[in-house]
Amino acid sequence: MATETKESIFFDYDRKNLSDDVLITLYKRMLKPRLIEEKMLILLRQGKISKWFSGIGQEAISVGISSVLNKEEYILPMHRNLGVFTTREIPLHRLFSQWQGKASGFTKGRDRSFHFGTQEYNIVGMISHLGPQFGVASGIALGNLLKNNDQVCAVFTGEGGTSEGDIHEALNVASVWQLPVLFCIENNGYGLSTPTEEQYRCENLADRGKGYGMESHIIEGNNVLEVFSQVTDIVESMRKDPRPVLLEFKTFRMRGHEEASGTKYVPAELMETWAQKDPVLNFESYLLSEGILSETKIATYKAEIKNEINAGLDIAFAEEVIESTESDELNDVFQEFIYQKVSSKLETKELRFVDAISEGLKQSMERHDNAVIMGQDIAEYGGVFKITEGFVEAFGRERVRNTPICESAIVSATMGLSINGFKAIMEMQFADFVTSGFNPIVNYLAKCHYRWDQNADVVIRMPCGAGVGAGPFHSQTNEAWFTHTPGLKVVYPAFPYDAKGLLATAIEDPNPVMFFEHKALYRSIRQEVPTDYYTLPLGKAALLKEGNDLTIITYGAGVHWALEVLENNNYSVDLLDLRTLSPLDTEAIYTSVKKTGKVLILQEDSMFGGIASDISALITENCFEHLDAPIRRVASLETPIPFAQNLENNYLPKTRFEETLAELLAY
Ligand SMILES: Cc1ncc(C[n+]2csc(CCOP(=O)(O)OP(=O)(O)O)c2C)c(N)n1
Repeated sequence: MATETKESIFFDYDRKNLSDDVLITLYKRMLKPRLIEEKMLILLRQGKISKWFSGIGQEAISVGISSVLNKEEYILPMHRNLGVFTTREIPLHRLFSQWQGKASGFTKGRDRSFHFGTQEYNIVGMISHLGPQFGVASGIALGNLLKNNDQVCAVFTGEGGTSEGDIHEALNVASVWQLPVLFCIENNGYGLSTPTEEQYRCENLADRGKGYGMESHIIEGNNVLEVFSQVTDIVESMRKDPRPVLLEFKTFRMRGHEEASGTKYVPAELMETWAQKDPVLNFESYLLSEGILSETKIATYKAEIKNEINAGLDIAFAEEVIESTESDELNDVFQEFIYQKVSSKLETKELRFVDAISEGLKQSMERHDNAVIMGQDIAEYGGVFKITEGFVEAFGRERVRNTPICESAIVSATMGLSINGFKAIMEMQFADFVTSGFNPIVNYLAKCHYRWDQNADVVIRMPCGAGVGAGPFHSQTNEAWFTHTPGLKVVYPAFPYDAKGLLATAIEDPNPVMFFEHKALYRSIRQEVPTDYYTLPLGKAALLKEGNDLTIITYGAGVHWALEVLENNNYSVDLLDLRTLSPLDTEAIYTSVKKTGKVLILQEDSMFGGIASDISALITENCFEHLDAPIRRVASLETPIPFAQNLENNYLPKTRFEETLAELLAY
């Protein structure tokens, strides 16, 4: 770890035609993260910082790659890539404040260590789950390709992370779409305590490139000149001929996974061997031996950097502990969006639910030329529900993209597109399959604005719901998974008019929106719908029927079940169609409940943990004095969704709804 000069030089450095200036710059750029780390280890021992993930011994990779990329080209680093942040010249006091959870950092104290991004420096930091970074990089690269800007983006992972499905999916997508991403694997021997032989079975991870149909290279990661020269050639070629390239950098993790976890499980000989290959000391010795560097200069550079570190630390330590208010915290979950009402002319035509969605989507694509739709079989085939039929002819294959069966990587790619200035719409073939893309939705899209002010301008369309005899894996209505997650908006229309207008707003809205479309309504529900583009506000329920004796609160298919029952009975009830579940129109709910004094909440999903329970709790907390009867919830059975029609009918709450309604009215 020490930075004293060593005698022997392990690497055969080949400077090619690089100037002395470039060599000195590379040296100083490696020295800076090394000296910062050494200081951090001291502060850690003094209890002045809480956790440290060390990249000591891996500096040549971060510095080499960041030195090749232009400033406007995005880099997506991981937890051992301090050299990326310092090479991009982020002021040190801001980095230190970030690590101390202070206001001058990048996350207002909301996330730790390297878990942040900054558009100012074109850096997109990791989330703890590691794997999604590759998909986000693919989305950014897709944006670059669509902008035709000849830019490359680079993304990092450790060899442990390469075992994650996200990584495989992203490599596959990038290869199929020929996206200009430099996928960098830092193979440092261990993933936490797991050695490479327990992580994968191929000899080199670069060999996997062949399987993805992707060019790949193995690079000596501790030799900064090899990293810099090879990456320079590769990146220059990628800018001219956009394509993904997989790089495996051989290196070693010289310290514990994080400082507290130690390195007991690493054989001493391995440590010794790799200590011989220290990227900073070797390069220093080489520069000394070539007369490019002198001991005096080394001392000067170190003093300069140490002064910079100490000055940065003084600022960061002097900064007050961060304060916030409840409203500041809540206000940052979403990017501000001021709803613009767009009214349509009077002309209407009768449309099925499915056609209204298709028309709304098409008009949004016309309106936003930065909008891209992605999904399985959505291009020429038009999607399994034919919603995007004819879209390729209208907008081209660049903007209407068939995807491989890679839900996770595509969700991550929507995030990358958004970072790069696009609007991304994804069609989940069936809402059930969202499980395969769950992680980036709830961890990346939902948390990004709160964490570092980066919005996810994404709409995920979710064809959902039962009643179509499709069994346990093509019938779920899983909105509760998302209403539970702060940072997501959840829309769930029941009529063609609402579906078209709400979809337009969801696409206008710069925040992530889960847009539920009930499959059983697609071809059964028709309505007169304005032919032009129009918007409807999110978070506003619709009062479909007015009465005095009871309030029915529901959404989606439930609205139609309720309407059918009310058609056959002469009840005086309010029927509230929520239309949006997050944000929830609590005002409309409370107003109605206060008038009628009785409430039945109907949801298609099974009961426990569903939104009906939360609405019930809210009503109890806010309208208790107005209630004349216990709140009733009606929902599907606590079973998976059965296939056979009579079983499915029994599973769904339609009959139980009718009975409960009669009971509650009679209470
Ligand atoms: C999905 C997920 N599983 C497990 C972890 C815990 N974890 C964090 S880093 C890490 C090891 C990563 O190893 P590698 O990718 O080789 O990177 P290195 O730390 O060696 O640089 C593990 C297991 C995690 N953060 N996310």
